[in-house]
This record gives sequence, C-alpha cells and structure tokens, in this order.
Amino acid sequence: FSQEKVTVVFVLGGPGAGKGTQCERLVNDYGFVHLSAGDLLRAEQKREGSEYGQLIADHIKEGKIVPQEITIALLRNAMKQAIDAQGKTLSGHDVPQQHKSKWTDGKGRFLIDGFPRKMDQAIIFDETVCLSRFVLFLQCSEKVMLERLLERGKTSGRTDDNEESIKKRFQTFVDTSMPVVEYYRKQDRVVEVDSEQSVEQVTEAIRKAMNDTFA
Ligand code: UP5
Ligand code: MG
Repeated sequence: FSQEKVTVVFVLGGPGAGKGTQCERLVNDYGFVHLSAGDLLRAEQKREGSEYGQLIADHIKEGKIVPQEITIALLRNAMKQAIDAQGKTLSGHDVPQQHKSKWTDGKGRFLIDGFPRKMDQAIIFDETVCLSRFVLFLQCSEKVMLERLLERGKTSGRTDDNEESIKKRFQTFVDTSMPVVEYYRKQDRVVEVDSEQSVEQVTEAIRKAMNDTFA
C-alpha cells in the first residue's frame, strides 16, 4: 500500500491493557477502520475450511505468536477490503457499516491493534505493507491487566482468559513484544499513554496525541 493512500497507527500494549476498548472509541472521531490482529485470527480460526484453524487455536491458548505470514496476510486482506469498500461507497454501492469510515482526506486510516508483537512481523510489515505513522503504546501493570482479564473471562468465552493462559501471554509480551516497542522507541515513533486510568481518561490522553497528527 502506498504511503499516499493509507495511514496506519499501531496500537500496542500488554494483554488487557485496553487496546480494543480504546480503538473502538477512536473509530468515529478520526474515521479510522479498526483492525484487531487477534480478532482477525479468531475469525480465521472459526472460518469453515481454514487450514490454520487448529494452529491458531493452539497458539492463542498458549499465548504464543502465530507465524507472521498468516497474520500479515489477514491484515493485508482486511485493509484491501476496506479500501475497496470505500471505492464502492463513492460509487454508491452498499458496503458493510464497519467499513463506512470518514476518510475525508482520501486516505484509508487504519488503527491496527495488537500488532506487530514480534520483531519479524514488524520488519516484514514495514517493508512489504507500509510504515506506520506512529505507535500508540498503552502502558499498564500486570496486576491491573490480570484483574481486568479475569473479570472479562467470566463472560468473554475467550480460551485465553484464564489464569494459566494469561501468565503465558504476559511472558510472551515481555520477552517477544516489548522488544518491538523498544525498536520503535529508538526510531522515535512511540507515543506512550498511561492506561491504568479510567476508560474516559485514557481516551482523553490518546486524543491529545492524535490531535497533534490528525487535527
Ligand atoms: N478495560 C479496558 N480498559 C479499561 C480501563 N481503562 N479501566 C477499566 N477496565 C478497562 O480490555 C480488556 C478488559 O479490560 C475489558 O473487559 C475492558 O472492558 C476492560 P480490552 O480493550 O479488551 O484490552 P486489550 O488490550 O484489547 O486486551 P486483549 O485481551 O485483546 O489483548 P491481547 O493482546 O492479549 O489479545 P489479542 O486479541 O490482541 O491477541 C490474542 C492472541 O492472538 C495472542 O496472545 C496471540 O496468541 C495471538 N496473536 C498473534 O499470534 N499475532 C498477532 O499479531 C496478534 C495476536
Ligand atoms: Mg483486544
């Protein structure tokens, strides 16, 4: 995707930091299409005829990172679909509600949540899909994330919202995903927000960062 046609913001943070919650709140204000790598993987896992169903299920339960080519292909497809849908909007066709974004500057704006979380993903996406505009990093302690995930686990139905899987997700985050954040920090691309505050306060802090870039 050419840098003139799409703008990507990566939203990173530990398991339960609030990536999904915050992305949903930003979609309308800034005309983003929100793509959660985890949600795309869970959808692919359930898709009838998917050859990766079992592999994805096993990786998610163990808190391991699914091989990058699977996730990047899913993201690339979802981006392409949203861009095509936008073209159809302009020519008056009906498109799914979630793809009706307000891409006022003629660019596709994407919030990509929970990706990249391993160095190979970061480098390959940057080189073969596009460079992100910046990286929003939601900082949150494990104690708070654990409380949130256990609470959510009572109703979420997610196979990884149990204490055992959560511990593995935390370990993967520290060992594998934090190096990605550090990599972007060295490039001066990271905007960090404290996500232990209330949902509203976190959104407000993110808005401040967004407004500098997307007035
Ligand atoms: N909540 C949120 N914000 C709150 C706040 N400020 N105050 C109080 N409560 C707050 O939030 C989690 C819970 O906390 C919710 O109940 C919410 O109401 C509450 P949420 O917004 O869902 O947090 P999020 O950061 O999105 O947490 P999530 O569990 O989705 O994070 P993960 O990063 O663990 O999950 P993801 O879906 O991204 O990935 C799952 C798995 O997929 C990975 O472990 C991995 O196995 C696989 N994966 C890959 O292999 N490759 C990828 O590239 C991506 C994923
Ligand atoms: Mg999420």
